[in-house]
Amino acid sequence: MKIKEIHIYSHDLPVKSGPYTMANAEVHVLDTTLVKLVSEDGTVGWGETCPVGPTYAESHSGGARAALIELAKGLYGVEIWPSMLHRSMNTLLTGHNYAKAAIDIAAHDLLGKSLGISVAELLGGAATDLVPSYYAIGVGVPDDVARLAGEKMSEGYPRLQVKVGGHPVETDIETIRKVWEVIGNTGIRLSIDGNRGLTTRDALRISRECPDIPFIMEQPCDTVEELKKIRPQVNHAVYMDESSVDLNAVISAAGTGLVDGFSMKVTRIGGLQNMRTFRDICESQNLPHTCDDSWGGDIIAAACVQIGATVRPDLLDGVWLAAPYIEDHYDSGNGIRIERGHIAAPTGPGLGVVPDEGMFGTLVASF
Ligand code: 0XW
Ligand code: MG
Repeated sequence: MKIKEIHIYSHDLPVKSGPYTMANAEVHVLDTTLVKLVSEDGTVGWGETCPVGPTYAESHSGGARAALIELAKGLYGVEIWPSMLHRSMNTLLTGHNYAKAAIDIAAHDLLGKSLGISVAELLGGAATDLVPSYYAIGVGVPDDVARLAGEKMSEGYPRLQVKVGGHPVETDIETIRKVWEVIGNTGIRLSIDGNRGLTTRDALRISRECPDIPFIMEQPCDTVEELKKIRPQVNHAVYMDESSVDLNAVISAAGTGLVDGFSMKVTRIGGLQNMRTFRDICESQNLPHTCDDSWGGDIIAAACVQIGATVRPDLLDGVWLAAPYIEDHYDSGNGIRIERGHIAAPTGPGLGVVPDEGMFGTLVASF
């Protein structure tokens, strides 16, 4: 099956009760990019990519659209099956995984719709139809963060992520202790996410001053070298997020025992085809991981849930969605929602979400 048309849209997603704060970023409105792929028989598939501002990672919304236009110019008549599609995309543009991911997601949606099966089935089959989620609490005042942690625990989330960094490490330690006073010994799991923003000195201090709190340390420092430096000195499990930029980085981190797990983003690794390989590498080494993205609406959410449903359940640390921070859904009937901390996998073919195209305004480009 071959590509006949590609259409690119942009759409604003304001942050509900924003801003959303991380060590290196504060975001109020997210600028998302949607891709509509049409095959020669008229089947339609949708993809999306939405960097969470320009400083979270080496990606930004204008970059996504420029790369997509560069790719789209050469994709007419190209085979939609994922391995072949990725080879074609790699002959047109090096890198830019987060843009390729939008086309990859649209291809999976289109193939699923054409075959009458879900993307989860296309990716090997779902292990569950109810996927656990987790809530991420932005950097904030310790008492406020602890209060929100209690609220989210009561809502039924099985896991919380607390952002740290960007202010004195003493405040981070106070935050972690206050959060643990509220949620400790309830069985809820905790990730402390530095989003690359801690020095190795401060990461070591957090670990040493909280030896009794069983959190995982998610991407505390900026570089792989810094992670290597703290790794033998901390007692807490270490997960890699932003540094796992592609499959090579994952293979090397997993193969050298640098990390105990990953926070993985579908778009960072290039889409669902690479995500499926990533899932299988992790399963072969019993490494837990999440299936997330940095932000995005119902299309990204559906992609994360579809791959998340295929992960061996004891290795799935959760699927994070931006849905709780966003007002609208692209598909009013089948939008992806979190209830009691869990997400019901969509039931329709493909991604299981059909966006209302009218929401996306004028086209950015059409090929
Ligand atoms: C919680 N997330 C998955 C969403 C944010 O945009 C970033 C992030 C992370 O874990 O870094
Ligand atoms: Mg993270």
